[in-house]
Amino acid sequence: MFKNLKERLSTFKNLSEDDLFEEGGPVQAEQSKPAGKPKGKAKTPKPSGPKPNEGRAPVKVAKKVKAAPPEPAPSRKAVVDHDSGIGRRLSKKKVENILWDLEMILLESDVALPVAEQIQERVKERLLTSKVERGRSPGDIIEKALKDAILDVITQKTFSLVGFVESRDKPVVLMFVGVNGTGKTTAIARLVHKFKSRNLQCVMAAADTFRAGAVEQLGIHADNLGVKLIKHGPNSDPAAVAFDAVEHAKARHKDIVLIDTAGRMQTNVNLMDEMRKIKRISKPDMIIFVGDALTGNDAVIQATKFDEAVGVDAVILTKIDADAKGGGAISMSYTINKPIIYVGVGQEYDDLQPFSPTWLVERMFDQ
Ligand SMILES: Nc1nc2c(ncn2[C@@H]2O[C@H](COP(=O)(O)OP(=O)(O)O)[C@@H](O)[C@H]2O)c(=O)[nH]1
Ligand SMILES: [Mg+2]
Repeated sequence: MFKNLKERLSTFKNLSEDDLFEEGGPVQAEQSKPAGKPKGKAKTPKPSGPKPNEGRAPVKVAKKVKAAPPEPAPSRKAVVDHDSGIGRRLSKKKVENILWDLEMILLESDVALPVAEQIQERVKERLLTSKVERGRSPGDIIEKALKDAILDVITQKTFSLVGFVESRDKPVVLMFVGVNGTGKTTAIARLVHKFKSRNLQCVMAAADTFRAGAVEQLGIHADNLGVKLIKHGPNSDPAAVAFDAVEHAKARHKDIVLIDTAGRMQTNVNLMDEMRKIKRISKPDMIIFVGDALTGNDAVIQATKFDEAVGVDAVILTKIDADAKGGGAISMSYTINKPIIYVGVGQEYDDLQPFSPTWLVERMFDQ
């Protein structure tokens, strides 16, 4: 989970005090020190080709850093201002070097540009306004600022799907949308597994009638989990399948209907029309978008499209276990402004974890 991102972030651990502070200590030492690039700076390779933000809105901080003249020798005044004896302030110039590295890491980890900028701004604010006690390692200081900044940016309301389902009139109808292969069918099976453990009776609706094998795939899960599957023939009307499943649930006093849907049609217009029709006919209590974390920003764009077409109430982000970058999860939390209710973290029925921003940030920094 987030292997690349962790490796990149760990470069900050190699920073020395000289990389954060203006020179302090005895005046002689400070004056004799030559100016120049910080020694232990995080080894983020600067790309020789196009910059990641090329062609997009310019990033103020990065530009400033690039154009910055060689660092002047620290003045006596700086020492007096920045070193109060209780704690020292970080050097603005050195913080900007770090922010440049951080921006590269975030963008290369699939964090969307506006989100990366937000994080960068908050890290900057934190690093420049707080005084740092002597003895704290530079790596810790940056990690703390970065964790807080990410949390600030992605904090969202928590939402309990089980709580929601338990509190509603039955049957509760849940419709799952998302492009092909993101993990809708798997997520439905996992939720049925979860609901069953709470003694909630489920019905599955095989409303992905477009892809060969989709009905069969859901049927295998229904058999494994011992729940009813409502299905029609190949290429039948998905809305009719959803309708029948809801009727079945009403007649048999089942608690939850989970509607699987198709992810790919000849055109997106057809797909979205189909989703609208299923929604109109089955009147879902909730529409849940299932996105694949591995697709990074694409998942955010897809979520926005489905939201525009049918209105998305919540998000499940799958394949976090295989995601080396983590940017998709950060961008999704920030951009879509809907609760991420669960994340898929493996191949088993149990591998559906409740999501929280703290959970995400801890995973990004744990070793
Ligand atoms: N590693 C991993 N694989 C997953 C996860 N969720 C789904 N998958 C796999 O992704 C593939 C597509 O899933 P499926 O449910 O068929 O996607 P659908 O087309 O949206 O219904 C399958 O091979 C699943 O086993 C997850 O959280 N982690
Ligand atoms: Mg499917």
